[in-house]
Amino acid sequence: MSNNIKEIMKEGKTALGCFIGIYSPSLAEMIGHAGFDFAVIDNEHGSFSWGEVENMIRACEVAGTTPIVRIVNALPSEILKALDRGARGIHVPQINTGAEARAVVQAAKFPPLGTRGVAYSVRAASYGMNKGPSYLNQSNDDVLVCVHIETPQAVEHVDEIMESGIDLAFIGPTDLSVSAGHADNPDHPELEAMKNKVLEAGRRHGVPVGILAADRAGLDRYRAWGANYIGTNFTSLLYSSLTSVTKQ
Ligand code: 3PY
Repeated sequence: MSNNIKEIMKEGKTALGCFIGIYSPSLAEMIGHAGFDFAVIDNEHGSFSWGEVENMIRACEVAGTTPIVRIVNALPSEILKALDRGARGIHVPQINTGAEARAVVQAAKFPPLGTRGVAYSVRAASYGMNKGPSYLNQSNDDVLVCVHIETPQAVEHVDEIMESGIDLAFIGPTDLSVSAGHADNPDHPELEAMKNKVLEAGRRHGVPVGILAADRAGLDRYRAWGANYIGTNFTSLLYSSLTSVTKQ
């Protein structure tokens, strides 16, 4: 089983997904049935126990959307918990240097590529039905390692981050606008220049670049811009749908 998100990006297409921070396996299934390639179970800003993350992953699988988990920070223990539950990829927020990105890659890979601890009894290893080199190699190939670039410091170090072994660099436009001092103008030219710098670095190093799009217009804009992976947000999509009825 290979990671279809990696395949989509390799083919030069744009993978489309949806962040969800509300615990509901039914909503996760809806994301799949609606046709999203992936769902990001957002445990940075959402509030899930690890058991709930596991149920969200199950629901994504039932509905045919690839389950990715955003963890709260770059701790190896967070990465391990997400991957052992069966996440097919991780989003790691607030990565600012090449060294930080390399540490993420190390924590996500089994030896000899990294330092991820092994237990065959976990869900990711089919509770022991998939063990040994087949599981270890498959997981090392399969897992999508994504780091967020969302500060001016990260943009400054973007080349070393791209060289770290990551599979995807994801621009967090909200954090970037706030950390760069442009909370009042998310389209400020300085922010556009930073996003372009990240995209260009991705192209130079052969690393796909993703970004968050709040709505349909943002999605179209970033697809045309050349994003390889676009995450929308369940809450904003739901509100735009609800208010299209109430605010006539
Ligand atoms: C941001 O926009 O800052 C993100 O982290 C994406 O959710």
